Amino acid sequence: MRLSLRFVLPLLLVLAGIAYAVAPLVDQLTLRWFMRDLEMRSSLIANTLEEPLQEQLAAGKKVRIAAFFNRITRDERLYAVGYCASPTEKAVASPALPAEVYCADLKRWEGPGDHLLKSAQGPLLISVKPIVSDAAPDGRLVLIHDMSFIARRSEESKRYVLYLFMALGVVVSLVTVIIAQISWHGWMAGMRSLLRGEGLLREPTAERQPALPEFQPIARDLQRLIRELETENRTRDEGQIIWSAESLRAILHGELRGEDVIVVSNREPYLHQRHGDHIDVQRPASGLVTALEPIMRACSGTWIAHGSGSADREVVDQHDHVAVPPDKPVYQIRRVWLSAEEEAGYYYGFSNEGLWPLCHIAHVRPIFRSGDWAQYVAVNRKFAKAVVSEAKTSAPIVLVQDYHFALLPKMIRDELPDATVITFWHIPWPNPESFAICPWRDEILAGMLGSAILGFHTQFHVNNFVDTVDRFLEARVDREAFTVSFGGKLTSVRRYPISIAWPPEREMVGKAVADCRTDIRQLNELPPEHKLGVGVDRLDYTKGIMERFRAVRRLLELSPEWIGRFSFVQIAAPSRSGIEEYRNHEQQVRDMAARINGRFAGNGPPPIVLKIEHHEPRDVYEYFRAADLCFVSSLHDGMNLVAKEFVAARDDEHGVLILSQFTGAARELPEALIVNPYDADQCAAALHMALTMPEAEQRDRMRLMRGLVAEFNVFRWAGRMLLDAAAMRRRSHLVDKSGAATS
Ligand code: ADQ
Repeated sequence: MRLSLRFVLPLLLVLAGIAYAVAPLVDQLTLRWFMRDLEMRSSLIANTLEEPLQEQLAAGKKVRIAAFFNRITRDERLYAVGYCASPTEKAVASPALPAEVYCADLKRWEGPGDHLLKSAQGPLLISVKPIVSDAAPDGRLVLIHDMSFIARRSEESKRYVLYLFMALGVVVSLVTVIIAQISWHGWMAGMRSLLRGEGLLREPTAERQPALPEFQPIARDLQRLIRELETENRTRDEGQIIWSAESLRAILHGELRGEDVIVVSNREPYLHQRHGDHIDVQRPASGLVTALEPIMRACSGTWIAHGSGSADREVVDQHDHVAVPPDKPVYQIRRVWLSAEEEAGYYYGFSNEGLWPLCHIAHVRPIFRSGDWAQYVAVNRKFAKAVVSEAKTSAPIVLVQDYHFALLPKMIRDELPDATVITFWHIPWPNPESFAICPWRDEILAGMLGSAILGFHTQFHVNNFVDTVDRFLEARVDREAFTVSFGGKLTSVRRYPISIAWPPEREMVGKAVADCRTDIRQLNELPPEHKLGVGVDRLDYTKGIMERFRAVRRLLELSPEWIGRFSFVQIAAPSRSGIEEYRNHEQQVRDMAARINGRFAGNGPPPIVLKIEHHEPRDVYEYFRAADLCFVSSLHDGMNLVAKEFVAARDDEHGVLILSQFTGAARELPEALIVNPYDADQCAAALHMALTMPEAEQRDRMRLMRGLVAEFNVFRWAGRMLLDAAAMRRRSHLVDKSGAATS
């Protein structure tokens, strides 16, 4: 409405101006018409008067002529009438004949031109007509018309012209406002879809309005501008934020206060385990839990996970909820129960025998069974139902974790179209050729594209995913913005490198490095100055534990001076032992360690110390602090948190990290000794270099790595995703508001 007024008022002013400019022209025109009429009238009157006048003149009755003229001038428009028999005589006239009109000067009022006389009564039109007779061959009849009525009419007509233009102005304005409103509506609809990042650039579909081709270049420019502003904003904001648990909490309180936040993961953040007659609460050592806990604490949301602890069912309420953390509950876990068949098909089968080897290049063939797929679909649906039942609003923020739930984003979107689903894929994404072997590849891709934001650790995985979608789905892929438009919905595919909490908990680094060195060596019956390497992994074939052992063997072959002076402690948490491949792998690892130790036996402590058991995080950190080097030799790893944990543990700025080039972490930690785990000679050289690296170089490298992990910590990982989601929601609220305002 304001916009309309802003347009209409100037229009009215312009029209009023035109009216004022036109009025004098109209005035002149009408005056000319009246004068022409009066001239004709004068001729008519002269003709009518001629005969009676001649008679009176012939009778010589001048008095009667004057009286006759008096009678005639009662007509209000005929001001005066006079008769001049000759220029030398006095006029016989009605009393009002002006003094300026006299017989001797009648020529002045004859001939072409406006014969107007301005008098006190107003303008007078003088008309002189010859009335010729034998007695008076120069006789002239003078008719004087009152013109004041013309001035009155001219005023009136000016007023009418003004009214006319005003009416015209109002009509034009109304038409303009209606057209403007209609266009504005269309324009706003265009802008709404543009802000959603769709619509104008989309292919037309049956249910949507057709794309407006004329808007497409503008739309692209605007989209680019919005993206640049967002990036600039984010970079600026992030530059100012020192990410910590507190800053994440504060930001989330500000950005997401009152938002309904739900996390879905296979692994739960707290497990209840029965030990005899008491129940213990266990916190799995998981990067995912560390990253997501602050979010849950800040938003008091709900975490949906598979209830896998032996006493999990005993502690939940009738809605399968349990409040955590146990000492000071602020959010709740909703436990989902799985049958043995469901767990076998969904978790061990499709997730870990299918998708896990599919996404990791570790030369283990993926196994795809239709029965596993059916369980995978069913369990994803079960979790989708749990999300719907836990949602407090129609538009929750749902954080879906990992490859166990590829179908869940679409299922959630189908049920809760206004939900903002953020999916994070913790493992690598393969190239399109590798991914193509999955019989249900299209369903998996479509399922993941139910997310508003889809996160991977590295740009390389983002590129692979976008290439895969481009190859197999009828989707619109924008490689500049890294968005995928599929089924009329937009997914932003971005890199969010995961990390660890910073600073590490006091409990983890409380024990002095010197004490850790002494105690760990004593514990493992190693001499005090014995050189120590450490590896910490789940017992998984992707972690390259065999390749690590081969490198140790090669080191001892190439540099025998280390025999009996160096040992490598491998801490390996048993993992997925329900899968044959993993059982075989464990056996192979055990055999290889035994073979190597056998080969170098009798020369002091064994080269390999294998500990296949779960350790508490604090114990793991003690090993990190006691070691001279940490060796991460993954054949393929999304990120690898162990590398970052080792760096975090070394507040003494000593110790060397040897890191596989096939981990996401290698892209962030170039100061590590980067190796190809398949190249035993290179890895052996790296081990030797690490064992002999001067302290100053160790410090320089460690300092740089610690700086990076401190800055790019897990709070930043979580915060960035959540802030992006909050920005997305703000944008869509804005679009909804503008929609409501214009509809
Ligand atoms: P994971 O494959 O499990 O994670 P990783 O990133 O190394 O690999 O995390 C393992 C975690 O478990 C670390 O916190 C580590 O300290 C702990 N851990 C390992 N062995 C242990 C043991 N024996 N005892 C106790 N704790 C142990 C997946 C992807 C990774 C990605 C993470 C996070 O495969 O690439 O970095 O998710 O996204």
